Amino acid sequence: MKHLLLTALLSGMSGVSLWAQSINMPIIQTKYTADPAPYVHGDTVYLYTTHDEDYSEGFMMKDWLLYTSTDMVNWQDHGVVASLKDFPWYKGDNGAWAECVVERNGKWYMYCPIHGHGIGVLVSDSPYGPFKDPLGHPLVWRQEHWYDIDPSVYIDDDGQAYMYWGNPYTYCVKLKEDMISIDGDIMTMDRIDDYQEGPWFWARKNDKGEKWYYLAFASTCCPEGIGYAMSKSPTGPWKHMGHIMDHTPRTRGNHPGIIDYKGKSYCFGLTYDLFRLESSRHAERRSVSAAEMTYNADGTIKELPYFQDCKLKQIGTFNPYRRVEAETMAWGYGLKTTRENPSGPWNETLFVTDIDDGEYILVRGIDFGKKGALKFHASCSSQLYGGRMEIRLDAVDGSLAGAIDIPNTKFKYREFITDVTQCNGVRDVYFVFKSTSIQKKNLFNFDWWKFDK
Ligand code: FUB
Repeated sequence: MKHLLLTALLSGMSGVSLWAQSINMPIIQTKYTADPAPYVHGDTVYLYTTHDEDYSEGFMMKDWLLYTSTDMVNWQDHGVVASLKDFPWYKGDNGAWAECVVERNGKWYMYCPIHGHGIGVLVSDSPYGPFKDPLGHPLVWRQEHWYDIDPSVYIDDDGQAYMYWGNPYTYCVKLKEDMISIDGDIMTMDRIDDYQEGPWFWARKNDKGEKWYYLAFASTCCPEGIGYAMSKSPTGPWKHMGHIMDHTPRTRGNHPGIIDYKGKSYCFGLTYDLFRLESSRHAERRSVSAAEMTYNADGTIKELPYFQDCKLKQIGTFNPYRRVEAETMAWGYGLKTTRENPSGPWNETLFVTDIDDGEYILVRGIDFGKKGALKFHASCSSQLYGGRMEIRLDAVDGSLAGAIDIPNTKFKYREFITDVTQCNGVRDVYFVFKSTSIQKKNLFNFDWWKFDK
């Protein structure tokens, strides 16, 4: 580790990110993200997050983002799927706090606290949006700054939906089948030991087939860990069961999101680990992290170490023989994603930008098959000198499988094609960006890629 750190310090930004990959770092690197709300539907994890602006000092949060994955390590960015502007009754430009999303009968419901203004709800026909406000007012709002934050919605086996939320008390209310109105009174739970905020509510059967309800939460601030409580009933009483992750000064805030996916269980949370690559001071520039989590036979949860020391292994492999959006990555520190060409036309889809000399995108576990790939296609645009994209295997300085040179395209996207060699079996692929001129920053933009057999 020390050797890697030294290499990192000696070789600048790409070295730092290379070192960071040797530990379990945040799963999203192109933006600061917080408050993970993962939701499994079909074979995909839909990961909704909040968004700390790059310049945030305190909380500066305007919109909600979506990332998807089918293997837990390569995440596709879908950009902003909802924002404060989707709530006509709210006129401010900050306060887009910890959301939660569930699907029911083909409709997707996003529960969004606007800090100090209650919890609103948005509805869409698609997980990707557009989301619309069906109510025109908050779903719950008790005129208090901290009470109505951090909703967690879960639909029980009998079809009854519950919403938990709150700081420093835990509230619960039943939702009607329409998912946009409450059914009965708001219940206040007895104070759960070590509870601070960020409840995450779900149910599961233990090895004996006994059903338990779970409430994970950000444990007392600060620093927050992730605690949990269990109950035999969806509305408590709750028994504090200890930590999923202990309090640690290595982070300050936390916020759990827990799922079962493809036979494993995962705990998402938040850290400041990406910001730590840049600064030791405090600012609310957080990043979503994830770890595999396991249950004991009786349904209690095995405590995890801090995210950096956890494991997150790829499930299955990645198919390269289709159009893949460039903003799909296991690691892309230093890069940005946007729809907006800074000096060119608005783009239909997201693309990767802010590409500087030496930076790279890592896509893990690409399965090229036995015979392998023969050609590589990439859609790129540039407005000045352009640059070079190298396709390297298994390491940022691994064997060179091919390269494309991207000239000035006058902002327009063009498809570049090159022959590739050695692309067979399952390989980690690094798209490494190189300067070919005096221009070292913002070399070009990258929209999508694919390999051909
Ligand atoms: O992200 C804003 C607030 O910080 C959330 O609502 C809390 O859970 C904490 O993560």
